[in-house]
Amino acid sequence: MKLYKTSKGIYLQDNQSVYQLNYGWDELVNRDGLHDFLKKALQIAIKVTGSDWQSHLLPPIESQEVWAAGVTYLQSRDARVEESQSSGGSDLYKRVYDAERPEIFFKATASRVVGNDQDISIRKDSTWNVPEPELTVFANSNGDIQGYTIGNDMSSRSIEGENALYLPQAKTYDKSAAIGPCLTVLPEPISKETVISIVIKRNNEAVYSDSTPLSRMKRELTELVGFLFRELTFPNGVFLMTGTCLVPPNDFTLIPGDVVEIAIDGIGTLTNTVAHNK
Ligand code: DO4
Ligand code: MG
Repeated sequence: MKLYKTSKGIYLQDNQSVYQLNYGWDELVNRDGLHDFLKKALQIAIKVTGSDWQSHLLPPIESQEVWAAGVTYLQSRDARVEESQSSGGSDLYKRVYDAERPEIFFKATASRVVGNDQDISIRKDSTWNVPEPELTVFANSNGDIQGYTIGNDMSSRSIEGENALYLPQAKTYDKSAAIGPCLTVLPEPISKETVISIVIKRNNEAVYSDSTPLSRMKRELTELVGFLFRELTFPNGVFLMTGTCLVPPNDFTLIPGDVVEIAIDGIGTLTNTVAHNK
């Protein structure tokens, strides 16, 4: 089942049928057993005809914060080791990949997050910018994963590569995070065979594309969420981006006008156009 947040309300898609739900986002999603609750809710919900609601999509978030895990795939570790070479190299990334404790960092408040078909931003003081396609989990206030969405952890590789202590500037700025198009709620944990893929288009032509199954991730999703909740509470639940495996070649940087399409089986496609903030 897929939950869509729109400016006209919340819509639930179950197979080919769509229903409108009369709830606020926070009270709807932050519960145990969200999948079973939605199954029951659609029995008394009003069925919607037509697709007008699809042109009013918002990011599937309200009061939640967005956090992110890093260096959860070998490809991310190796890319970061390389990008730090210009500043003398760093063994931080190898150490965190092997350590029991994962890298987890604060990514964005909801006001800095964009949804499907909205612009994402690259920093004007950065020379090397990439998207980071990431499975993003929604955990409720009890720390239990209730749903999945697609995330883009936009990153400045030049700023992070200059000094790892600049990570918050490389990662967090207006429109640096995209999530959407929906929150997918499954009866079981998402399969590790699920594929995440990316295509970056410039002037309508693909300039980079790649894909990977989630099984390449070194850590469990529940392990990452467990660390996030160790000494933090999230009264409305929280989104956690789970790290990237799809890293464009080192000579690639995003430019304004590029279109980034990230797809995950069973969730959909998150499409954003790159722009500079005003
Ligand atoms: O270590 C810096 C950030 C890592 C990250 O965002 C990722 O691996 O996806
Ligand atoms: Mg990332």
